[in-house]
Amino acid sequence: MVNPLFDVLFKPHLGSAAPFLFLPDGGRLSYGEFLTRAGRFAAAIREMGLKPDDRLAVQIDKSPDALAVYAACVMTGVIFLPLNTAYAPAEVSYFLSDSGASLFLCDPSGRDALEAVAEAAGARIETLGIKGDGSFCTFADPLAPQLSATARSADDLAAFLYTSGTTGRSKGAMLSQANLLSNARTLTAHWGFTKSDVLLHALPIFHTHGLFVATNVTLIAGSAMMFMGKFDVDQMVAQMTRCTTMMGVPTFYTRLLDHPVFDADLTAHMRLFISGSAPMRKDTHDQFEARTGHRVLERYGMTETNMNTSNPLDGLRKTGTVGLPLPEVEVKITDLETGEIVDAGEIGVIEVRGPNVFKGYWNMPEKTAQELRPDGFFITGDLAQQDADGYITIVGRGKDLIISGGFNIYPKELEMILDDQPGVLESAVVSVPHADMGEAALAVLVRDGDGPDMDAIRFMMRNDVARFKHPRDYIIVDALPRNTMGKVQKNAMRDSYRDWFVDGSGTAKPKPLVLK
Ligand code: MCA
Ligand code: AMP
Repeated sequence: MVNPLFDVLFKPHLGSAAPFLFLPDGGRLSYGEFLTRAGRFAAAIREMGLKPDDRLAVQIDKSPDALAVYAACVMTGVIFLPLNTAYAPAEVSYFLSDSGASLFLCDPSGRDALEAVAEAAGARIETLGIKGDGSFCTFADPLAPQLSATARSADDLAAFLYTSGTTGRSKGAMLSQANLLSNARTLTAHWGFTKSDVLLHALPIFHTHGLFVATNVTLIAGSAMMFMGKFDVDQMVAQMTRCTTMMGVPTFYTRLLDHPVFDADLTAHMRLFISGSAPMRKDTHDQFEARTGHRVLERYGMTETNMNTSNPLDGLRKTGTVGLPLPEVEVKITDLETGEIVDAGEIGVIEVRGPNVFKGYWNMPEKTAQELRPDGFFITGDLAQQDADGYITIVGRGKDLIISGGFNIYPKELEMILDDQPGVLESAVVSVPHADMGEAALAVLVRDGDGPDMDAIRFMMRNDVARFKHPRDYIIVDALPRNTMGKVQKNAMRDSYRDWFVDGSGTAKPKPLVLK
């Protein structure tokens, strides 16, 4: 029975005693053990009545079992839908109902808060903890592992990953088996991963970076991961000598550089450091190279496309660029208005086409048509220029998006919530530099009458909105700066507030708004 993703990622490892996951507490899991667990979960998924193309949503902490659910979905042809563990129940509610998930797995501690949400969305709820606990495990444990995969074609869907939009509504990016497989093969070869590698893995596994880039590359190479529950700088330093490669967002690198024992000796045996998900500052690149002798390899991708460009493994890694288009990925830089390719060196929007590009947004044909051209090019919304050697430099975003510590915050989503609060006439959420997270959200609220009750706003945020999206500070003003067309001048606001979090502590540094 053919199932391309299973056949390449998992089947070759059935019964293998080779290490797959090293755990920071000294534990380890072989490929064979991992797949036996996944096979049990596959049996449970089938026994619960899920069929290929049904959606299985998870909001569970990172663990080998959490990863085994992904493998079980590939085996059963069920579409895997991982959710950020920081999402509040109100946010989860949207994802479950929009996707029409049949089964929802959450942490045992979250069941009480999420039961009604799952019921309202028509999803069965079960729990999965990080220690082999939870009702899903209780159900799966007595079952015999089913290690044969349901037949799938390369075009069948493997995962939905939700990504927010500038209109404030999250969109489910539909990723096919071929999307994931093509990119994983390309990256494994491009970055030279082999059986001998051990990847220091501290990324969450509910996003493309930690799930598909890191995990699928490891599976294809047959290498191992040092699988950390979350990023903890002391643990990173403690485990680094057992690893050969690391993938991270820029915040990982700045935090490592702040660590007193992080130096050339500690990284001497490492062969590769990769960064992405957000721009890495030039001074971070420079400091990293000066301290360790390693030049970080920066690459660029998106949820909708997996990875598009990368600096080379061998050859010139140009700091400040995201490298060259990956094999099989076509990249062009076009005029935002006309869609025509711009002259070399000119700024335009990045468009990409290739087997990595997603199938569209779930149930959103209009949104899909706006961003995915009929000829297959996807309009990323990232502004860039390409130099004479073909290297691409991202210079800004044509989309209103804040990337904080590698997580996306959509100002529109927050503005819609804030605009509805008593005492707020309107609001604007802007990105300001943040020493630790790269960028942070700052909310500017226009006073209505006596103005908002900030305690009430903070309380509402805590209950309804994932913590990472929270504005790090709020400013109350009488009016927003607008141009003659009435459009809010976010660029002017970003300039005025750019020193607001100068030391990254999140402490407001008052500075008058100077309109330009
Ligand atoms: C945690 N907090 C955050 C963030 N993370 N706030 C803003 N932005 C964040 N990214 C909140 C916490 O809830 C906490 O709130 C407070 O900030 C400080 O937490 P701290 O302990 O310092 O944070 P942390 O737990 O150490 O997390 C920081 C982190 C983490 C390690 C940078 O955010 C992370 O793992 N980021 C990686 C994201 C990622 O994988 N992105 C890939 C997307 P309180 O103080 O109230 O408790 S995929 C993608 O973008 C594309 C495809 C690509 O190219 O890869
Ligand atoms: P996501 O929606 O989470 O997939 O985030 C994708 C976005 O992250 C891209 O559209 C870029 O704006 C940004 N991104 C990813 N990698 C890089 C990078 N190396 N440099 C700059 N921006 C990046």
